[in-house]
Amino acid sequence: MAPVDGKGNYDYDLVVIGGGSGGLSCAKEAVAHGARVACLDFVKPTPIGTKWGVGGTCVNVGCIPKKLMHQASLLGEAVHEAAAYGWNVDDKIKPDWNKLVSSVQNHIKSVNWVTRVDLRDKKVEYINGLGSFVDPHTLSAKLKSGDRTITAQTFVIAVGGRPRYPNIPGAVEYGITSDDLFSLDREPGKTLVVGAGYIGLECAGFLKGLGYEPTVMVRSIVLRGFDQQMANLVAASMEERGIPFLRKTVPLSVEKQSDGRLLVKYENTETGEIDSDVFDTVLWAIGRKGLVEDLNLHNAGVLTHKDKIQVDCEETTNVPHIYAVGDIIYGKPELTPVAVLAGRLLARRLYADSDLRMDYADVATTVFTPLEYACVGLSEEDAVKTYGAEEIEVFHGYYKPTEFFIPQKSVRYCYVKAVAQRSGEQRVYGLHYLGPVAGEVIQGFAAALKSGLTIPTLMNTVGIHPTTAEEFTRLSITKRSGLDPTPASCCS
Ligand code: FAD
Ligand code: NA7
Repeated sequence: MAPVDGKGNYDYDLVVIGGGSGGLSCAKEAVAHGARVACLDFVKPTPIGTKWGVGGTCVNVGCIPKKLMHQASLLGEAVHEAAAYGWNVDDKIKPDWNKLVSSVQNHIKSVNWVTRVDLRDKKVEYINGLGSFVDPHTLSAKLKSGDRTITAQTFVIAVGGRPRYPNIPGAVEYGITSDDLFSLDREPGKTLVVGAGYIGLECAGFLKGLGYEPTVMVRSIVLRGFDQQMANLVAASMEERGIPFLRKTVPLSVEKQSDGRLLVKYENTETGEIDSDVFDTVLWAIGRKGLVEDLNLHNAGVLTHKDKIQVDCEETTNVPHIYAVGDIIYGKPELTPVAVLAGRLLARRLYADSDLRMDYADVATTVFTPLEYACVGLSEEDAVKTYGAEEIEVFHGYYKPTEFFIPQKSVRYCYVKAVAQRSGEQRVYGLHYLGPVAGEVIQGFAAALKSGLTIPTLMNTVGIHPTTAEEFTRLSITKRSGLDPTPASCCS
């Protein structure tokens, strides 16, 4: 049994379990303020054996490889557009999947390496082991070389999550998840993407751009939790690009045929009709589960909520010296910058006399579909639910990006809207943008919204012409007016 009191009697001041976005930022910040810190990280291989190095989901199987594959797909589109702009290019281009995967994986390995060096330089002890609690101040780390027992005064749980598999025949044997896709050693080919959340739509989007044939299977609605008008426009823009959506459909089974291809049976939940199709790849994108199981949290007295951990406004669990940050906490956005800032602020509160808390409100995000969608603040439906329909004014407009004209790209779904207070100072509650480089566009507006942006300020802001971001400054038509939000001209 480890000592339970008296600083200095423990091996470390702080042990962070999980070396991903939240854990690493917390560990590095704590060391910078003088704490003795160890950070455990361990990745269990996927059912088909995919594994990766330190850095967590974002670096290895999340944001980074996803953005690189999205970029690869946008570049393919750009080559086709280049011909219209006068470049003499062969527009019958084909991607080399294996080359793309190896470029992406080389980048990831370089980030893994830099992360290890950074931890060494900053004097965070990195332990490549699976952590589980023995008692509230003692952790057992399962290492390749055997078990090691570690004691600490304080723990931060930052173990994140992993993709779920559905409970149907053949799901685990034959399906893959985003954990496997970015290092897949063969072309994905015709792919069934099950799940119409953020990850499913993004993967389907870049697979299409790379020339494969994705189909999206939607159980209920697209992009649950996001503004549904925007979500439906995202889906429509993908359908316009030739990505089929099987709506109100759930998978029943996956079988491997003698030719190696996958026969998927599925059911339309509205009509009860059962159908099937053959795919080269089945990608489960049906959500993620928190990795609480291996932690033996009951030994530490930490309570779980479903597969997550509930924390208070200072990221404290029900056990006062055990905290949690990142995807493992219940009811907060599962995003890298959220995990990073929460981890950093927690370390400052623990070791640098800070009292600054993480603000989880108005976090901006982007869905990197072929036509990107970014938003900050409330969806239209949440604004109506919170304030009542009579108190909400929605300003909206379709727009035509200048650069879309020459290659004659579809402008049908390029759309922005601002959800605002109807009277008083006309506070902006939410901003929504569907169009190119959405993340770059919305980031600055997120700071404005957090600073109390109002409709008069937005309209008094001079745009940068010709950009797509300026469309927010040109908004003048309200939904309530019923006027046509389609632009007549671009420059006046
Ligand atoms: P993680 O980064 O998951 O790190 C947790 C680490 O702890 C992992 O390495 C895990 O193996 C390890 N671990 C687990 N249990 C133990 C244990 N018992 N002992 C030791 N180690 C353990 N976010 C964005 O902001 N933008 C994006 O564009 C974006 N795209 C994404 C795309 C995909 C495909 C996915 C899957 C996610 C994406 N995310 C994105 C979400 C983002 O990756 C996560 O929000 C972020 O990585 C969460 O960080 P974390 O520190 O909570 O957990
Ligand atoms: P999400 O956003 O939870 O989406 C999961 C999707 O999968 C959603 O469309 C679900 O439909 C669908 N789903 C869930 N279970 C099933 C089953 N059993 N069968 C078919 N379809 C199913 O998860 P993501 O993985 O996309 O994203 C998670 C986070 O990671 C995201 O917030 C980013 O921040 C990074 P439903 O709407 O429930 O009917």
